[in-house]
Amino acid sequence: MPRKWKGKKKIKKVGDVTLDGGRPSDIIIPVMGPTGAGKSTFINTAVGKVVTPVGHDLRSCTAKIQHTFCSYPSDPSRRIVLVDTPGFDDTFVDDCEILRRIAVWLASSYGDHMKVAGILYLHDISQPRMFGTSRRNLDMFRRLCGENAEKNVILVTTKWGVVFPDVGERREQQLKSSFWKEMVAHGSKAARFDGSKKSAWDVINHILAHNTAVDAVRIQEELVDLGRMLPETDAGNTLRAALKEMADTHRRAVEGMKGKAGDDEQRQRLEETEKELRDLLKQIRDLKVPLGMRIRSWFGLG
Ligand SMILES: Nc1nc2c(ncn2[C@@H]2O[C@H](COP(=O)(O)OP(=O)(O)OP(=O)(O)O)[C@@H](O)[C@H]2O)c(=O)[nH]1
Ligand SMILES: [Mg+2]
Repeated sequence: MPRKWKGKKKIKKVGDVTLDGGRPSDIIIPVMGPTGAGKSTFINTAVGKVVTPVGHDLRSCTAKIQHTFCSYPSDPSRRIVLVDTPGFDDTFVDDCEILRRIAVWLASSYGDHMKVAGILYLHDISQPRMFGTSRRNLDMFRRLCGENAEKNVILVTTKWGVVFPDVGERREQQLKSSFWKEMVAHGSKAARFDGSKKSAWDVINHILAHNTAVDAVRIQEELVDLGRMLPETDAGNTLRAALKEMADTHRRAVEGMKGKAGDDEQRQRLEETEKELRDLLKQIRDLKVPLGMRIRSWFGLG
């Protein structure tokens, strides 16, 4: 049984979306994955109307968490809650803020005794490679979710209509044998979304058929049961390491550019990279574990 989330006030900000008025019988299904994977499209298709906006350019579209209720097909008295989440991507809202928003939603509902039934992790099959962002998203997702909850994860490939079937099948096999291998070994299932409403419900039914909800996804356990702060969680640590790596790359690029910044274009590129570096360093500072917190955990009080 989850405890009340005592750390809520320290993390939650005005304007954060949480599942107020949720019921313990609600079937909560977060939909996660990189920007542009088709999370909002999936939810709109399942519900049969536009409940969450879809993006049409390269920038990430969903910035806030947005949940939508629909009824459970075999028992209309129960509700399914599809939770649209932003992907980790540095084009619009910084990654720290995205992690915070997702963490607040998940920990609040868990603190109010609502369990996650399963998680859909979407992946765009038309992508020829696992680019940096896709890998980072998968990494963050796994840290946030935790190994124990991976049996309740459905790995959903999208955009099958824009790839040749044999190319898509080959990519799907590669995912299963490499990037998704451990998750599949831990019980995650792969499914395809072909863009139709029926297909969306076939995917959701994988979760409904599973029957046992997740006791706690890792970040819920860390924030609520263990009383950790966001920077101390597995996802927080992973994000900090990724940001440090990006900051190092930017620092090297700035140093390289400084000697050559002669014309306007070069100067502008240098300024942009310096600004990105400052943003990254700010995010790293936001994710720093305060000394008091570190001392508490050294003494086993955290
Ligand atoms: N062909 C095809 N296009 C799709 C599919 N799913 C999404 N798209 C397109 O992909 C783009 C991004 O879709 P979204 O649903 O906004 O993706 P998202 O994962 O919600 O993205 P963020 O909110 O930015 O994290 C849009 O142009 C969609 O029309 C699909 O299954 N097939
Ligand atoms: Mg979206």
